[in-house]
Amino acid sequence: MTETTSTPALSNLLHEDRAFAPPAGFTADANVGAAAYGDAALDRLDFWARQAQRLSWSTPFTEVLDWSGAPFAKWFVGGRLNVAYNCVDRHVEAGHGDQVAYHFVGEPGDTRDITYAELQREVCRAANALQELGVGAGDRVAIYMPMIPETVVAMLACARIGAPHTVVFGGFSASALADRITDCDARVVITADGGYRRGAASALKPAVDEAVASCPQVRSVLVVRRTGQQVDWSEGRDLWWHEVLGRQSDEHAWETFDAEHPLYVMYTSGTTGKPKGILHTSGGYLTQVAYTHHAVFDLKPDTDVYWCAADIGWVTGHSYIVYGPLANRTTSMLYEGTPTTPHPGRWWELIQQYKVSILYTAPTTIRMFMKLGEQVPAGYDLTSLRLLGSVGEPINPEAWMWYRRVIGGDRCPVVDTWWQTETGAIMVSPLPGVTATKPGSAMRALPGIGAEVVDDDGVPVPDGSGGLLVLTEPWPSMLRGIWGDDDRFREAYWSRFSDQGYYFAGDGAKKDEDGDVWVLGRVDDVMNVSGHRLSTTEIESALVAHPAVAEAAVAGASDPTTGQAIVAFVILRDGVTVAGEELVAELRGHVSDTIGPIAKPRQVMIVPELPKTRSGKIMRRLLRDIAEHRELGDVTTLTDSSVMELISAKMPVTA
Ligand code: 6R9
Repeated sequence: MTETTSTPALSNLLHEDRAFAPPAGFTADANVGAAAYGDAALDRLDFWARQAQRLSWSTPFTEVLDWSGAPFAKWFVGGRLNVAYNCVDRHVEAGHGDQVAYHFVGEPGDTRDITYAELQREVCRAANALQELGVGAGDRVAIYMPMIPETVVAMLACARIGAPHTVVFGGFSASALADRITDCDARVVITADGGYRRGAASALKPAVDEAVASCPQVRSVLVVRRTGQQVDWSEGRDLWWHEVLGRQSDEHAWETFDAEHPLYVMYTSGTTGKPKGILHTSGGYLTQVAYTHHAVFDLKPDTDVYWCAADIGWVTGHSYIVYGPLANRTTSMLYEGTPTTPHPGRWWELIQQYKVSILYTAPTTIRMFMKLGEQVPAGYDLTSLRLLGSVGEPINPEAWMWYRRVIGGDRCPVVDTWWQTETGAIMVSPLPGVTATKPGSAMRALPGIGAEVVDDDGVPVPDGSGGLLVLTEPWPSMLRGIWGDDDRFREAYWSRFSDQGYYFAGDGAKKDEDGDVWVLGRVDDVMNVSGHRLSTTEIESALVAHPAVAEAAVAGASDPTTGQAIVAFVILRDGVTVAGEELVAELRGHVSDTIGPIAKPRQVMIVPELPKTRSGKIMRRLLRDIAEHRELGDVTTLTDSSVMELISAKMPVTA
């Protein structure tokens, strides 16, 4: 395969000049119009006070924001509410008890529709069960579960009784689980015997047994029966979920909690060092996830079928499978398994069957589907879709275009949403009825949000240049701290631009000539080659634009002459038969042609897989270790740690 791509070489995001205005009909019916920007700019705090009216407060707040203890914020001071009531009960009270909250589909094909009324009963039972186990307001509960409805029920039951939850990915190891249980001192763990992944039952309970062995403070382990796998049982400590819930009343009187009552602790996927327990609280968090879900996804509760295809075990699942959608009375999909099990068209089949109208996923998944080929989605009717979203990492223009054309039929706005575990909710994103979107750009700060790209001194860069992404104003769903480590909170996020009082997001970004934001990825993913600042994303985008390449990851390896040199790891598309040497030369030339000779990779490694976290982020740190022939760092957050052996085996000993 030697022909170059037939579309003009626009894949390099620095030269991207395509823009797609929203379809006229979409704009006419959009939840949020262009006026929102001006409205919020006029009085930011009043704007958020009005957004807080999306919720039901049992005691109204008296002050919107208390920033006197910065960087520790208090939003909606004096207000009291119950998060679970807001997500479930009030919709039932308003006559929507029969509306489906989740269409659950298990990987083996079992299905279950859960209405808001059913969800209410289940949450009440679970809340009663937790109270029977002695869990009270403020006590932490760890949740280590597959993607099943009980996970949502467990989270809401915690919220209902004011017990902050910490959900740990089902894919994490026993030691990662133990670290998190210990760090937040959880006394109760909710888990399952196992879940289904890649066509087989995958056990969870053994990892809990192993973790809890080193966490003597854990007194109860509540176990959902999902797969029916054999489990070891510790009498007195282990309890079956169905037995304990089975004896509970399906009514539960909810209490109200302060707006700043802790809702959950989410450990960040962690690139280096000990994971950070990011703390989120109640009123501000729920306000902003509800508002952004309404504004960015244009959610229409009576007609949309919404699918955020993330894992509940990372922040996207918390904000956009559970809290935001439920606060907005959404009908959502909840799918247990891997996207291509039992067949490559599984997702598209579900979209066709359930008439899904909004899909929210990650660039890595989109690229995986690109690799499988467009004939797979072409076999299904995807015309129910009206909006597509992306999150998790910069989306390559090539993947964005594929998503828009092949999945969205060229008719659906694509919203690239930038945010973090720490921000709690979407911060920089197009508004689908307003923004003329550019492939690969998250565009602008949402109404009510202050974002800037600044230089090392904290001065905003002019349009057309790059710098660091900062948030200039506090926002309702901002993290309230790092669990048990106030110093680290100040140091990690607020010390870099302490003079200006800006939050430092840790991402590099560029503002294009129109002032629109292009997030380039973590600053530790920015390379310096012969004094030139190059983003891994730019080079990856160039590689992915080549017809032979399905997916690419780039790392900077130290180099005696150039400071850093670029090492690229690529996965080829199915059916590419060109021999290695020839293709490698072609790919190096292709990057050089697209971006410039400075960006020409020193090496291109053709590999079968890339190391990824469960949230789909490529762990470039590990690729750097390989490129520099170092012993591998911590691999516990990898989906599949055997991937590293496969890649290492491809790396020549001398560079
Ligand atoms: C929601 C989530 C946060 C980091 C963030 C950035 C990257 C997320 C992005 C994006 C470019 C986007 N990121 N969305 N980069 N464009 N639309 O992913 O949270 O797991 O905490 O990761 O992910 O680097 O700083 P989290």
